[in-house]
Amino acid sequence: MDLHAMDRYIKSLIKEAGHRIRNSFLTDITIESKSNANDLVTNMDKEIEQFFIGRIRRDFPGHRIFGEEGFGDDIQSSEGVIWLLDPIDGTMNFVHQKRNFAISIGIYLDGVGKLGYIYDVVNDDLYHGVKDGGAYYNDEQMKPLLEMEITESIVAMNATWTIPNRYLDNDAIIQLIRDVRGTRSYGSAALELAYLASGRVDAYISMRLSPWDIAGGMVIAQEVGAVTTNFKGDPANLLKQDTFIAANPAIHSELLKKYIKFK
Ligand code: 2AM
Ligand code: CA
Ligand code: CA
Ligand code: CA
Repeated sequence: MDLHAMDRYIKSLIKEAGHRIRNSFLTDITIESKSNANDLVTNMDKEIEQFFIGRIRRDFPGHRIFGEEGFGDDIQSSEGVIWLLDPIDGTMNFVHQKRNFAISIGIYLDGVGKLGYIYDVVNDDLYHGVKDGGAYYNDEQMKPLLEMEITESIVAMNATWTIPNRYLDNDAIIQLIRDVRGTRSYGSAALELAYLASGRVDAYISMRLSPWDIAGGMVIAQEVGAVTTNFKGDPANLLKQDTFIAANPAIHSELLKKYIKFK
């Protein structure tokens, strides 16, 4: 795989998809619910996924595609080249705010992340990472994450995860909120990973994410030294839904040990 040629190809594809999404602001969009009333999907989520898949199948017939809206392949194993694709990450923000959503793409070869892209469509900001080649915010290389402590960290997490639930020790999560400098919730896992890579937040925690939510962001965040695992500390799952934590390397293990406890 020629990473440089792929990189140029993907960037132009993403920019074209971004144009299509921005143009959709001028027309009516159709909104439906998926797993529950607040789990939204629009015609644009589907159209943009189909746009990417049409191009990828035409230009890279040997590659497989794992996309949120289900127009790609049935992925049960990680061999070969797989595009993990989320056409709109942060659909609720897309519908309600027309901002704070992103296109997320990860290119994996035999389970190893090679290229990652997060495109903040409305701000025209592209974050990308190349395995062993660095992470970039537009044309600027991002710096390795600095040494720090939990008491001076900003942690991105959804307020939903503070509601008592079957899985986690709620007191420990509340203690985390007390101990950190601040919490944030942006509503797009991809953007939250881009912000982690750029040092705007120091950790991102979610009880339930899918492979396409995190695949692109993991390549980017790992290039600046971030650690990405599930709540057990195992490598994040790229074949099915799982818990997820990505953090500055100085605080990842303490976050897991002290604050994220299974019942
Ligand atoms: P989505 O917008 O592509 O669905 C919201 O906090 C974040 O969690 C978004 O990145 C959202 O991605 C993701 N997410 C993952 N599973 C979800 C679900 N079942 N319902 C809503 N958002 C989900
Ligand atoms: Ca969705
Ligand atoms: Ca998503
Ligand atoms: Ca999505």
